[in-house]
Amino acid sequence: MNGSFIRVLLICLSLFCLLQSCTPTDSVVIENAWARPPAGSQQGTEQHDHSSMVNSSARTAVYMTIHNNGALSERLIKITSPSADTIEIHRSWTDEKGIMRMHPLDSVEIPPEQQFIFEPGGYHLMLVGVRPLQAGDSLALSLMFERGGAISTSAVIGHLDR
Ligand SMILES: [Cu+2]
Repeated sequence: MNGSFIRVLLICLSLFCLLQSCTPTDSVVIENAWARPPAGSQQGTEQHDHSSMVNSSARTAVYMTIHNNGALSERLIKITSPSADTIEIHRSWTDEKGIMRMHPLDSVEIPPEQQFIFEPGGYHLMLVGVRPLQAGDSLALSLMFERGGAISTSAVIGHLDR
């Protein structure tokens, strides 16, 4: 991954943040949504997967920050995307042997005036059956909140191992 690619990606992410901040009245704001290029498909960077078929098990993880600017607790209860068959909320953890594991969660709660961070090694959205996507593409997501209803956002495809 070269530096100019990362710079372009950061610029895209900053623009995305600016767009997001144009809606200050929303009590829930989603920032910095990004995803890795799907694994199990031939999309991606230097890896060459010899399968030319769209693999129904292609998967990726989406990361983001959800701000709850409201006075009441919010709960993320469901996520859908036209680009994925199924989406689960997962939490990664490392077991006593140092093996990375993850388990699904029904929902996550975001207390009032707090943020909830999905990041590598922690919480993520697990997308399975992902359509082919390349770095720089955006992946549309609809996040359903218990109080606020559905919020649309998009995740930029790229590598940002922060
Ligand atoms: Cu997962």
